[in-house]
Amino acid sequence: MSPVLAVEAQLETLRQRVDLALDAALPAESAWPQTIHRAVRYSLFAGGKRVRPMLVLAAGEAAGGAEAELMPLACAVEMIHTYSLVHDDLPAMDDDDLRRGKPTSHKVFGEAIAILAGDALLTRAFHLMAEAPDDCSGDRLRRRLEATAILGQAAGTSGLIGGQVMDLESEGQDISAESLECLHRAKTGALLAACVRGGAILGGAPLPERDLLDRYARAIGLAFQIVDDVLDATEGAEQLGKTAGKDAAQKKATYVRIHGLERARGMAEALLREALAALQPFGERAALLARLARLIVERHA
Ligand code: GRG
Repeated sequence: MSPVLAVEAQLETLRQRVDLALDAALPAESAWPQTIHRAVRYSLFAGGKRVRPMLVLAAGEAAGGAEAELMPLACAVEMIHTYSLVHDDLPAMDDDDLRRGKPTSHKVFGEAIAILAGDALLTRAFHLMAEAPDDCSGDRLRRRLEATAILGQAAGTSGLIGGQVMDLESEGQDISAESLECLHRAKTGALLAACVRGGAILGGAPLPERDLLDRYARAIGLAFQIVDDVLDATEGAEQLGKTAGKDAAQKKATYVRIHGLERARGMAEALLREALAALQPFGERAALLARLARLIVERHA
């Protein structure tokens, strides 16, 4: 098998293991109250790419960590990411009918249950991180706490929520390139960076390695959103699994609007080179992280 195919097979195995762990971390659809569990599972298993959990596992593996130590964070970030999509699609926010190729949560379950499904995912994420096994003590427990704090900060008002507020407030406005970068780094980059930082910490990476992984994380975090802007302008709804061309219709601040399509593409490629350069000292240990960076920048959905 070629090295690229071997890495692809490894990523596919990780994706399946994440899905099994997510399934095990949630109440069954038949558990009381059934509606909320149906809604939570509907969005969580709607076909997301699982980029964030794979970043946690790949960063942890590059640092030499064991999967069992990393999986709670991998599941928690996917729960938080899914909650943010469910809430972002609500009529009060982006008012979208399609997500991950399916009708959005509020279209299927109504607005109240969609809000609660997002709340339930966010709550379960931190509950899961707090469910440390009895033998988790000393350094292991400290690392778990540190990763939880990183996750909380990334999901909070200086990260995901702050970025979303800035996004809402800048609709229809002309914002500077610097403000747009700040918005993207908060709304999308913070959670992606937390995956890599958290994985590195749980895997026990020493400080110099954490700094390198941080450089990688910042680069791919911003690249992810630039590519998202490019895809919104260039791909159709069928390919994206969500409404296409919405950024332009809503006069959203995007890299394409501010810098133009070609420069935006060039910026994403430069960030990919920056991310790969940061991984250089890890050699083969960072093969999964390198592949994920390429998948993020070269993706079509
Ligand atoms: C509601 C607090 C709150 C935040 C919402 C995530 C977000 C902030 C808004 C979603 C709008 C958007 C399209 C952001 C671009 C980046 C992004 C999160 C894309 C979707 O992530 P993927 O491509 O999706 O990883 P899948 O479905 O594959 O998991």
